[in-house]
Amino acid sequence: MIRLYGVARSRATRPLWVLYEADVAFEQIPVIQAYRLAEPRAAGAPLNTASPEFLAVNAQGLVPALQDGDLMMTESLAIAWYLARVYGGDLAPRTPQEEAMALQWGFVGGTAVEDAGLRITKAVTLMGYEAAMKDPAVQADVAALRRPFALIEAGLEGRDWLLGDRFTVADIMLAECVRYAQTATELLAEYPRLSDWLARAQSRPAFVKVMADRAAEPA
Ligand SMILES: N[C@@H](CCC(=O)N[C@@H](CS)C(=O)NCC(=O)O)C(=O)O
Repeated sequence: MIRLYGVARSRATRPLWVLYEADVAFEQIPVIQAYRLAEPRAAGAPLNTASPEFLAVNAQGLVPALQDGDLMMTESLAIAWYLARVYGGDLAPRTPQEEAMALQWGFVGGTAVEDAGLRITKAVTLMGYEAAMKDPAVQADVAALRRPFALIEAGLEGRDWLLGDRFTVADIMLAECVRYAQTATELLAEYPRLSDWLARAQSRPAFVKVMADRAAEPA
């Protein structure tokens, strides 16, 4: 049985999305982030990223982690990729060229979008949209995102999905990184194809189910 460690209020959304798309049975171990608990090391604290039992699974103390038979792995995008390859059918790339492009989009998400998007969303949550957009650090992140967003906008010309006419793990990997920047609404509006693609991806039942899982967890 596939075992996924991590709550839905974490990057575990990425493997969860693949698992729901593929309709595969799995067991979820709801490991919560230690920083979300007042006393993560106290006796009786819920299983968390600082719990010795979880550190034996992932010495970094980060979720998600995945166990599938003898395979034990970390890194949400790599886990999503693996699950798509083994269980995802058409979610997986079919040719070396599709594989190359899927990796390209995953790396764009993980290296050029995710961190800036997270910082923007944290700032918006903390200060509110108007104040955050006036903050020089946020403005720098918004400016930096214009590069990958321009690439995505160009990559989506004449196609609904990153690899063409079918939804794949490439869309999941990149959409999950772009989601972090979604609070930058005016920035996204500059990129209509990217915005439409994100809306299309996020209207899929599997994504809606992941978001329902998140909403059912304590904030
Ligand atoms: N690059 C890693 C990042 C994992 C990560 O930062 N996970 C966060 C939750 S989304 C975490 O476990 N934080 C717990 C902590 O910092 O103690 C991945 O994509 O899996």
